[in-house]
Amino acid sequence: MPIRTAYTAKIDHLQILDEQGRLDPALSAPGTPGILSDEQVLHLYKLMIECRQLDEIAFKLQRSGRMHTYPQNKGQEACALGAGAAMRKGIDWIVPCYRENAAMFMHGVPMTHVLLHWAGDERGNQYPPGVRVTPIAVPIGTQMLHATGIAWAAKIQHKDEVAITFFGDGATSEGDFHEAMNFATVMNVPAIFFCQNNQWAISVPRESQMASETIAQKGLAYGAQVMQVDGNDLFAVHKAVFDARERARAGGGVTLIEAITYRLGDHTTADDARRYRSNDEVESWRAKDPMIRVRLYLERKGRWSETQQAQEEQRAEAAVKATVETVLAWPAARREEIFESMYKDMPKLLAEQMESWSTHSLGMDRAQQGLSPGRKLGAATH
Ligand SMILES: Cc1ncc(C[n+]2csc(CCOP(=O)(O)OP(=O)(O)O)c2C)c(N)n1
Ligand SMILES: [Mg+2]
Repeated sequence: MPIRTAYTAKIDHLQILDEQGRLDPALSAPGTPGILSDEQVLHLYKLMIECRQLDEIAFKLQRSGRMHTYPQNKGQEACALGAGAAMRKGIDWIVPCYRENAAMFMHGVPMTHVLLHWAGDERGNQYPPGVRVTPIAVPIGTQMLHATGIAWAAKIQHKDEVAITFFGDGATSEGDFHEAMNFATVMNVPAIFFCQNNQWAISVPRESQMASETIAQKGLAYGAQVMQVDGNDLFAVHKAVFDARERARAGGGVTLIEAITYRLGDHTTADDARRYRSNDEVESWRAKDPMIRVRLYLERKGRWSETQQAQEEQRAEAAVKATVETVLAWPAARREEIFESMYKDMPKLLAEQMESWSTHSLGMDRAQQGLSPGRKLGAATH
């Protein structure tokens, strides 16, 4: 019996805006759905400048002891901007990792809250009502499962909502990625999995942690639609996410998008990337900086100038600095607040701890007796 082909696949790579700031005319013809207008690009470019300023200022805050740790978004901004702009504010869900500042801001998270979060203040995760963004997720991979759950809930309730989750290349080596993808595709939920493949998971290069040539192909294993995009191309990212969103809304289920990008900064302020990356590599990616590309595009169209650049940088710097002042003057937290935001209705055990923690030392409190030395297994009162 002849051997037949059980499965074949190809993965498309989308680039619309090249490194000289030129649009591919065939891919951006007037009327093409998901192509950004000049007004949108201008708006997004200004936000890009603001996010870059935030990165610089947050870095200095950490170095001067006023911020615990901070992961710069530098170099990857086209991902959060393009994807965030393709999702509907107040309708769709943004389920971030920790390098998507722009998408969070666009969907209503105040910059104060992002800074509070990285300063170690839990209140930075309590967003204003109506904001459809989940908290920044540092435990790698966990948020992908949340996105699957959110999208599944939308499907069960027949709501016209789509969830997009962001994660890194390293996160696709975690079980959470595979569980989330499997469940999402089997249940055919309206979810978009957006991988920012920035080539590194801290100091581990992509090729040292996976043998697969692309990350997109991992989605094929689960029956998802897949696409690879130039992640430093604002237009390509926006188009791919826009198409995935429309497909999800029409019942077409899950898309995995692999965005090829690069983090230009250290992993976080706790890292020194010079110890494991070559200067040549960094320089080659600096030439592909998404900001340069969008700026060249706007300049070609006569929509941007040196003067506007200087003005916008000044405006953004002042805006971020004013936000920092607000955060530094944020009122101190009440002690009880660490108990209050986890559950809608506080469980009895937590309520007792909140009641007793400032009046009893450990082991002297009945509610904490399970922690005292004489405790027998199974003797807990709760
Ligand atoms: C479950 C878990 N394991 C390990 C870590 C430590 N850690 C923080 S970031 C990171 C690398 C993540 O790489 P990637 O997913 O590529 O995201 P990137 O930081 O490159 O955007 C690791 C291992 C963590 N936060 N959570
Ligand atoms: Mg990475």
